[in-house]
Amino acid sequence: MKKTPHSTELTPEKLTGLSLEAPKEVAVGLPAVTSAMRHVFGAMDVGRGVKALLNLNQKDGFDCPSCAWPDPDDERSRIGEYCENGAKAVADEATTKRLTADFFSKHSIEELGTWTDYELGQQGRLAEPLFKPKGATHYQAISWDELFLKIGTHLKSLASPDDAVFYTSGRTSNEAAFLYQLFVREFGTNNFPDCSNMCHESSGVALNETLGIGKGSVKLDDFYKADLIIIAGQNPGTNHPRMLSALEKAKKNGAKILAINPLKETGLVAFSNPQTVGGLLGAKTALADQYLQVRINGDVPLFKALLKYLYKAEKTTGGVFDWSFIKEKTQGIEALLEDLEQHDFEQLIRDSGLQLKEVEEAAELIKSSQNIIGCWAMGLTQHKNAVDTIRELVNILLVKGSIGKPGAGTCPVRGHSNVQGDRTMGIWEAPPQAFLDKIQAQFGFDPPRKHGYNTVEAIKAMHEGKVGLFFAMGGNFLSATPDTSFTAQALRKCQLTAHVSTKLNRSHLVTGEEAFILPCLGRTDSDVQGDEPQFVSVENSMGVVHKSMGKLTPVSAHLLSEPDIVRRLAKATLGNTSKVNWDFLVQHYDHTREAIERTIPGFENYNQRVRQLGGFYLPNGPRQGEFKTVSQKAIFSINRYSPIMLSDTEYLMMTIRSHDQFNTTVYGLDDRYRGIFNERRVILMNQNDIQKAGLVAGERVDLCNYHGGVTRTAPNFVVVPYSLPERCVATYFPEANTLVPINSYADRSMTPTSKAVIIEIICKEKKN
Ligand SMILES: Nc1nc2c(c(=O)[nH]1)N[C@H]1C(S)=C(S)[C@@H](COP(=O)(O)OP(=O)(O)OC[C@H]3O[C@@H](n4cnc5c(=O)[nH]c(N)nc54)[C@H](O)[C@@H]3O)O[C@H]1N2
Ligand SMILES: Nc1nc2c(c(=O)[nH]1)N[C@H]1C(S)=C(S)[C@@H](COP(=O)(O)OP(=O)(O)OC[C@H]3O[C@@H](n4cnc5c(=O)[nH]c(N)nc54)[C@H](O)[C@@H]3O)O[C@H]1N2
Ligand code: SF4
Ligand SMILES: [Mo]
Repeated sequence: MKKTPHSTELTPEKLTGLSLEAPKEVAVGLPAVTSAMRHVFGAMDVGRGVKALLNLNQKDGFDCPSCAWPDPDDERSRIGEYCENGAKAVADEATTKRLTADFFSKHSIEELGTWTDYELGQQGRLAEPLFKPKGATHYQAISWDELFLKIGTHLKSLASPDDAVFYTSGRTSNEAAFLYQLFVREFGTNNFPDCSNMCHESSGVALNETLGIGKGSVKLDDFYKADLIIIAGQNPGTNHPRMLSALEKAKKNGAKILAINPLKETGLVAFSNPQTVGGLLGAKTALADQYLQVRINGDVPLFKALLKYLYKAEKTTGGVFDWSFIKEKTQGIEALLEDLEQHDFEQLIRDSGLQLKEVEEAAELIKSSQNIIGCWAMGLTQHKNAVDTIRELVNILLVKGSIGKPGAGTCPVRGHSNVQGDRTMGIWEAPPQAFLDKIQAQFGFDPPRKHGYNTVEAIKAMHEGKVGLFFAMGGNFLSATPDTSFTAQALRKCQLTAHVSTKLNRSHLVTGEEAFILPCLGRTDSDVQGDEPQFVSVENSMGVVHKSMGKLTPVSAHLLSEPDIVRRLAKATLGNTSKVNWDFLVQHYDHTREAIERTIPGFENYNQRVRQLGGFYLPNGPRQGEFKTVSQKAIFSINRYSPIMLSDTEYLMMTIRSHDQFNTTVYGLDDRYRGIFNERRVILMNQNDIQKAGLVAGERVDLCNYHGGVTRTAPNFVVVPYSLPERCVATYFPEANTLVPINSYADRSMTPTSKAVIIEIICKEKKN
């Protein structure tokens, strides 16, 4: 096979030197504390480091820039209301290393493309605005005024506003997101692809269809009142580490935990609480009472098998279903029960990849519980039938009456710290008409009504040459999206690409003819407008809106806040034609919040309530047992599935996160809990599969996908034996994104199927 030449869009294929240990038996504890400190004090001096940590997640400090797990409503530890990965995120952002034009004059864009993501991230904070002119090989300095003039002029010159695409990542504050969507809609398009399209979009669709709101229903407090917590397709030990403290407390209060995950994840098995002396000395709490190592994408048959078992028990002994809830609050139980009759129990079990006995045990756990919380994340959302998978989990909660009462409900655990808030603010390619009506009434311009591009549609439109300008508010579009080479071709077809960013990433290296980098303030930075320090606000995974105030001195005087960037861009593009007083809105962020209050329901007395310590909860129907569906009832749904068939040489690959990364930001090369050190180009395989394929542990292989008749190759991965079902393999995102086909996405939500990619494994030695 021909060797693929390296191109700037792909992570270099060089290996860094794998070493393996047995996977850890317990998560967090002292090693997590030492790791957090090493990252923070490696990136900045002690004074800055201590200040950063003392303000992290405090009611008067800044919100953790990492995940969206909520803070406790009541008491917070003054010295440590954060986790190892929160500390790493802060270290990554608050580093005092700086990247100026001088650096870019020494390294061409092509050269930087040969660096790993880890190396790119280690260079420090972007410290001044940068420009790559047409035909140039390097970025160079540019003044802010000139930059906005160029981008604004370009936007004005497009044949249609729909020829521009405006991406958003989920770290953007409510204030910045509201202003951004306002500008883009006044400019005239709904082309708002966002990271949510690749993340919890399937949850939003499934929950809207069944419960009438695209958000979860539980509060943190519900964890402490639950009988059973189901955790499906989520790795909280790495991705939402403080959830482990909530799970520990839940267990102390008598809850059981059912984990559903192809991989044995340490963070679901046991936890040593670093906030307690015992935990630091190694005392541990066992977490999962039962661990179902379901086959990748085996969740629908599993959920159906569980429902069928419950139904049978209901028919024989009764007392399993909550009939008063079902009769009063739901619709469609008859059709669901009919559907269950159609399925063969044994076949469902086989399709889930599990044993009869373990599924029966899990069903017994559900049967004997009254208050159940269903948690899930990317292991359920990134499949072709993701929406149906989540709806089937909702069916389980509904038959048990486990929505709208304490200790029970839905818990899609969000990723980015403000991804939920960005959607509330209108970052949505398919905005509700009522929202647009409000914009029109408040601001006096006609917002576009036609739906815009989501992420997959935006990439395809760019690929077809339909997009002149791509603008990103944060994120790393190239590396986060599927089919990396295809997306790279798409971006290269734009005339202009621009990124508002804190750190250098691969998206800056795959450009349109002209390219811009707009360096901005981050969560940890103090943000002064006029003479007054400002705060912003964010919404966590449980619908709490609260303030976040950066405290650290920015590493450069050239950084602008995201709201100020939007203001300047709007003025440069819309000029006197704008109906919005941009200067006023940004002069003090209270003014932006007043505009939000007038436009979006649930934000009454925003400025006052956001100043309350801990913030306020947004209204949530299902939490109160109210369902804003057409019938005002919660809807039982019928969900079909067809097992993914594999030939003898094919495997089903999930792309997952290591412990040392935040999405495409790579903090380090280790995945401590899984016992994988100093290497990211690994493929985790069942030992039997390794043997059957004639491979050995440590061998180097190439991975291929052939979806749609196109050959996609990710070269040079090292085989690592791991506990996961046969024919199921795992690699890290973003190294393996090049294998995720652009045309493989979830029905109805269009989320790329990053957890179910059919691949072949090509042994390096044999192919020559
Ligand atoms: N430190 C850190 N924190 C993060 C992030 C990060 O990268 N680093 N990312 C943030 C973001 S944006 C998000 S969305 C979240 C992501 O949080 P997670 O969803 O926990 O992240 P993934 O690593 O994608 O893990 C998915 C889990 O699903 C399992 N899984 C895969 N396929 C299946 C399946 O078919 N069925 C079932 N039942 N399980 C499956 C995998 O084994 C894995 O344990 O974390 C957020 N927090
Ligand atoms: N194969 C595969 N692909 C996936 C996933 C997967 O599980 N598997 N997960 C998907 C998911 S869940 C998500 S959410 C997406 C993530 O997609 P994105 O949100 O696009 O990616 P991130 O890696 O989170 O973005 C990191 C960059 O954001 C910038 N940044 C950080 N903080 C700030 C800030 O405060 N302001 C601004 N303006 N910029 C900032 C930095 O420059 C940094 O390089 O990836 C998706 N892609
Ligand atoms: S759990 Fe998430 S939000 Fe909380 S400190 Fe850790 S990374 Fe930050
Ligand atoms: Mo995400």
